[in-house]
Amino acid sequence: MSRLVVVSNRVGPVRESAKAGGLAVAIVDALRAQGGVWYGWSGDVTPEGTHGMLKTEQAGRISLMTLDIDQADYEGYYAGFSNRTLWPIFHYRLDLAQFDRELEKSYWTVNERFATRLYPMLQDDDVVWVHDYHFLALGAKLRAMGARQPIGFFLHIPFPVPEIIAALPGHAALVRAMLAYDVIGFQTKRDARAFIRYFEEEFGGTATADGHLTVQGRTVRVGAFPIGIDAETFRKFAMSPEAHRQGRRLKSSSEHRCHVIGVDRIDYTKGLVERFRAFSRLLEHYPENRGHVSLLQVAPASREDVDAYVDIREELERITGNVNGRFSDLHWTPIRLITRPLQRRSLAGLYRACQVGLVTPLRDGMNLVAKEYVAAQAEDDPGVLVLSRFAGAAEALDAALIVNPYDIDETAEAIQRAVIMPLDERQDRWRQLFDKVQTEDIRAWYSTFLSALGAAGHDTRDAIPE
Ligand code: ADQ
Repeated sequence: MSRLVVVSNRVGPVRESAKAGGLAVAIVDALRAQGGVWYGWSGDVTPEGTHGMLKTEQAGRISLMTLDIDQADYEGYYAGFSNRTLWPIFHYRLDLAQFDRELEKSYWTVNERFATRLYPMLQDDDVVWVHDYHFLALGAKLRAMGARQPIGFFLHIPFPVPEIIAALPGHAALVRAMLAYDVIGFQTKRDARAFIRYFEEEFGGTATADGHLTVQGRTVRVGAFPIGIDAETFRKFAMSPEAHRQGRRLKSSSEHRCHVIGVDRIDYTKGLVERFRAFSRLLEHYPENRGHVSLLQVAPASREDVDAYVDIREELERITGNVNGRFSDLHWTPIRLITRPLQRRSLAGLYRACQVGLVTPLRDGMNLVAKEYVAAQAEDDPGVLVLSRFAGAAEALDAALIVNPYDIDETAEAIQRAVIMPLDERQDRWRQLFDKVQTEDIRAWYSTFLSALGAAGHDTRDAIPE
């Protein structure tokens, strides 16, 4: 079996993968199965002008290899082009995107540096799998150095329609660089179609119905590989003593009440402000919920070096204050906002204790919270998932109550419908949802991707456009 080399911005954790999010779990699982290397940024930033050594660490059959980046790279490549340019554009937020040639240059330089350090370590029969928007150009840099191995790429965030991506200065070079990959995977069919359309419209590319895209003599495989969760393990978490304890604590803090839960990193893509407004609208339009229904929002801070993230947090605190000031009584607080990370088991317990799961991003590659909420529910008394049509998860989870998160009234009505939904309808919808979560799980995700990569043609690698 070939050695697997995974490249992603963040590497690990390997041992505490139970605490980490889905991606780390998936990568560890895939690497354990066939042995391999996990390569990326160490998470450490060195003073400007110093580029750290390659650090290696062995964890069973997995070799972890990481590089530091210096302060200038951190600001240009990571906080800059990745998080201030690509992240907003790929989530359709041109209004928040920052364009700057210096940031772009730093991005290409860091992609090249990571490729340069990786290339000599590659063995002839390795299979390389690159992840996410931080490394769009890494494959092209490896190819330019002479790499002939199969190299696949998976994008965890949405790929926007061509009209949006065309607003990115330098888009042609960047998106064309992706043709160095043999398989290019997206979360949804919609994203895969947008990528193909980009090449059809900008470069006269053509595609077959089964996703073989040909551009100027180079053919690559493009497809949807929806990421999932480890449904069985998460379900066990939800039934663990720790989860029970957490659920009991929540319930005893507010007897006979219905809880609505949201769990998201604080990010403008997650639709948190709209969600809080919809919850407030629920209390206005359906006053019978006052004193009875509360929203528990778990929202750890992220990327606080980007202004837009700090603004969102302040806005959420402001709305929480307003809504609570307006509606609270002695025994009931409408919105509770928790901004610290929780253990996976505690989180699972909270999902299970809450009758409504509110997942309403304005745009999201997949959204694993939607799947975790479903997996955590009790079969005999499941909660209801309210899901944004703009989350990749909505493509498969269509038995949820699907909403347009920009429509505050519609979202408020969906929460109301969820709160009063009869048991048989809840069970019926949950069974359909859980079936999808179980079949499109984390193992299905990486094994279908890796088998597509194993089967990918490589006879057009000499025609990769510059
Ligand atoms: P994210 O934008 O981070 O991921 P998401 O898919 O929802 O979004 O995953 C978040 C993970 O963090 C979940 O597993 C969740 O349980 C966990 N989490 C959130 N808040 C937490 C808290 N307070 N404590 C502990 N854990 C918490 C990106 C893309 C998504 C895509 C994933 C995977 O933006 O669209 O689904 O990658 O491909």
